[in-house]
Amino acid sequence: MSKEELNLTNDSNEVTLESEERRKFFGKSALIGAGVVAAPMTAAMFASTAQAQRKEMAMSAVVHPGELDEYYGFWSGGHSGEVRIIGIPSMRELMRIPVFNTDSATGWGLTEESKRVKGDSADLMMGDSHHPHMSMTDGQYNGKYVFINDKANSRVARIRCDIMKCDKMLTVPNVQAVHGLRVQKAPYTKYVVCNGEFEIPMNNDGKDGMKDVSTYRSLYNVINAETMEMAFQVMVDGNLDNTDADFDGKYFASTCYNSEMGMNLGEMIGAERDHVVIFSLAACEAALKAGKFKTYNGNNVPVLDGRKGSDLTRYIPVPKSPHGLNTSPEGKYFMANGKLSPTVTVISIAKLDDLFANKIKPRDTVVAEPELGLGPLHTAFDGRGNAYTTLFLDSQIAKWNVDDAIKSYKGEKVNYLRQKLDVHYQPGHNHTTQGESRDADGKWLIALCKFSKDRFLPTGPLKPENDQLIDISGDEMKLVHDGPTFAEPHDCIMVHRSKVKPKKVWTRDDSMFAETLAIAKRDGVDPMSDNKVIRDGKKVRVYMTSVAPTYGMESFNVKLGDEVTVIVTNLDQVEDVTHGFCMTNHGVQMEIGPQQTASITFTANKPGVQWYYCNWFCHALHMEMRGRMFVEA
Ligand code: CUK
Ligand code: CUA
Repeated sequence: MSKEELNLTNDSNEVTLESEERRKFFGKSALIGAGVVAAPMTAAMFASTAQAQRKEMAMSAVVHPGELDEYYGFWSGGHSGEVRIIGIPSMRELMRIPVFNTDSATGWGLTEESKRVKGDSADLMMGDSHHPHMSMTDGQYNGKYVFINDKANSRVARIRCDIMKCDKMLTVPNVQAVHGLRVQKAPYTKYVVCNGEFEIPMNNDGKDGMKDVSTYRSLYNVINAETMEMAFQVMVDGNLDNTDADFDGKYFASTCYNSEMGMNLGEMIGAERDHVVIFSLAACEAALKAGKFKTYNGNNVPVLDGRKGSDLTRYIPVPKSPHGLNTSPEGKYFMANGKLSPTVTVISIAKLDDLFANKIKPRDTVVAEPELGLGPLHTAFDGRGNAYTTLFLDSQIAKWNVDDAIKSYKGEKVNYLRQKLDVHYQPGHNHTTQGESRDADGKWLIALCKFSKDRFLPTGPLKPENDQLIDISGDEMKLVHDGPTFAEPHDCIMVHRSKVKPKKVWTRDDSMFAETLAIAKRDGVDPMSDNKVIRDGKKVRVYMTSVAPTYGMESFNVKLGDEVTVIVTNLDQVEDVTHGFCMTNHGVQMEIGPQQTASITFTANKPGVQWYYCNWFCHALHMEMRGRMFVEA
């Protein structure tokens, strides 16, 4: 089979000839495998099979072998620190993208390139990723980046969707625990916004007053999406939880729990009301321009004062301890999910201009507050005027109609609740296909359940979470799939495959290894052809190429105690021929994709013969792809 025939074309909505061929190919072998086909099939039969399969796919979660999913799912990996790519609706896990974690397979966190991306946090081996969100243009996904927060170490990372690797990481200063994260939706994602959750003294230097709670603050963080540097921060009253943006590029909104600034559970849930903080982007940018900011902790990040009474923000009282904050996809409403209250508070974005102009009171922006059930955490949308709210305590999804909820709030007698569906169990986030963008298409809903109890074979005291796929294309929600996942998807997005265009092999000018190539240049080495050892005092740089099934260098010599950096350039150009480099007994290994250069450093602390080998199965002679490092005592 030629390379062309093997090429999966998933980069457009259209089914091209070559992928049509592939579909037939798989359709046939799958049928034969099942013992169904006794006689050879005609071309017409193949075509009708493919058609039938596509029809079935439109109505069920079944994606046959060789068929491609309709959506890319980007899943947070929670405290595993990674991001996962899930095919929707098959729920097949397609890839893992290590971000805040350290990854044995790819060498993420171990390679020189990944350490450069991690920068000042290169020594941290773990993280807690919650909210993956894709960059947008005019309220639509643009397929460029996915951003994600690390609650554990107050970081934000960016994933490049052309290579599906993390390319930038930033430790947010002046805050602890970065939680809710979203992007500016329009006119384009200039800013990534995220919440500092835990309140701390503004100059947190361990000197005076660190037990004086009245000095504690939490900040709203605004990051330049392209440079991944801090743009500014906004000081607020209370702390912050989740956030979202409008579709006009004017306002951001965050939920705040613990407005009472309590330091323990009892104190945190004392007040009857907390609030949603609305940030005016124009007012913030004007204050920044006018120099109305301070700096803290010896860094130069501008901190604006958005506490109560400032003209940068407004505080809208909502029932206590709200959690999720979601913007409806037609751009009309911010919704704050009640958590401790059985309600969702619907805030009219059209009324925010008047609120900032002090023409109306904060609560006048609330146009509905439907009662849905116990523990509403997050809300998703189908683009047809319905909202889907997870009820953590009830273990249900409540489907409700937004317009009817507004009518009911005005006193009309209408039932806004459409359906309640049991999910298994304790759902946190939910998400609909493209539901946070203008392209909300109301096909699939995912409930990210925190508990799975009896849904799978028991795996000991630690059980998987359960990500459930629900068909929302009809009038009724239908549960169609249970998907066990490891700790712990908090949030996800589902993006139509036509929006994402990943590369098949690396290009040589990729920024991920530009600095490595610059070092090679200084060493007078051409990594595309040279196999050379460069000694630089106790530092040794070993440049080698790889072509399946050999390395360009079958052995090299170093001295005991040398700091060795191995730089491998994979000359293979064929899609999917990834090589690895592992030095046995030295705790290092990495991935080198086709046309990629990757490097890894270790100390040669064992004398004698040390074998290195390729650990990505690349060829029939993959086992033979190895060489020796001679370490002189
Ligand atoms: S949070 Cu986990 S269930 Cu971090 Cu978005 Cu709501
Ligand atoms: Cu190269 Cu395995």
